[in-house]
Amino acid sequence: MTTPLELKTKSKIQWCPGCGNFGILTAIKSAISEAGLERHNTCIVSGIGCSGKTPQYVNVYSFEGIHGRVLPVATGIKLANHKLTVIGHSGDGDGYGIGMCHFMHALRRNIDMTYIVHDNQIYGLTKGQYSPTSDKGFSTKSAPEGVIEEPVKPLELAIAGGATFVSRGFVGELDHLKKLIVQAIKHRGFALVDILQPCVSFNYKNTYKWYKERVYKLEDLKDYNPENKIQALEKAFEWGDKIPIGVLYKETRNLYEDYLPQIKDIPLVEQKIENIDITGMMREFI
Ligand SMILES: Cc1ncc(C[n+]2csc(CCOP(=O)(O)OP(=O)(O)O)c2C)c(N)n1
Ligand code: SF4
Repeated sequence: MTTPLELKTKSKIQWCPGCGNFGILTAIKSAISEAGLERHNTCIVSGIGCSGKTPQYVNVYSFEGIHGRVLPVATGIKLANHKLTVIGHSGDGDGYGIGMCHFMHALRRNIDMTYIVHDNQIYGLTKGQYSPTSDKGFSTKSAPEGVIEEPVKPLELAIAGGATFVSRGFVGELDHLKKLIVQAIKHRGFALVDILQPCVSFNYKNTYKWYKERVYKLEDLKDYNPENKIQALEKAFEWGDKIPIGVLYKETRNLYEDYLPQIKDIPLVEQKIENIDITGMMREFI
């Protein structure tokens, strides 16, 4: 088993002191260790943003891609070598703005991967423009009079779009967050972990205190059943004075990979291609 210490890299961490990303980093390293993953079988993929720096700080295989394209890259990696555990890291701008179309298609495909969204309700790296999840009325550099759009509700979209595991964590509840990530990694299918992550430099509204006063755990409710889609959707709508964290929804469904006979026995990367003659096929294009 890989220990969290073995997952540490030599890179100097560039996040602002107090940033919620530190908690996510601790949680992801503990979760990789607790889920029993090995470094050589694990791959982290990111886009661009403060969240996008995560691969630099976790000593596993990684790919830091371009803004909004975490899921296409993660999909390619998983289909090329489905023996790898693939974990995507996005920001709310990265994942629910420019990368939104990829999100919707990943939900319905149900490829076996974990998707962690560092949801700080702001564009952090580019210094404080409002993001798709910014609360209506929230004043930012790019909306000084307050945001006039309705926010994207990622968990609602994920459940309606066909995700088989939908959860929300909070960096102020670190042990709870780690356990969510472990469950997401072990889930067979596309698993979303949306994380409430304060950006202490640019989001002065959604602070640790603001979240702490609102979050509650779904596990503490007596009659909550995460396999009940209607109940899950009701909870996904809940935002304001009370914000639920935990597993909102889960179901068992075939993977996208299950329908690909080409990779049923051997991952694509391990298949022998030396003696395959494609001359005939190429001639068809002449
Ligand atoms: C195609 C493209 N468009 C815009 C940018 C500029 N850009 C870099 S990061 C970013 C948004 C960052 O916000 P978010 O994804 O929420 O991540 P955070 O920094 O808050 O973690 C933007 C717009 C870019 N790098 N590439
Ligand atoms: S800008 Fe915000 S999200 Fe980015 S490192 Fe600083 S506190 Fe964290």
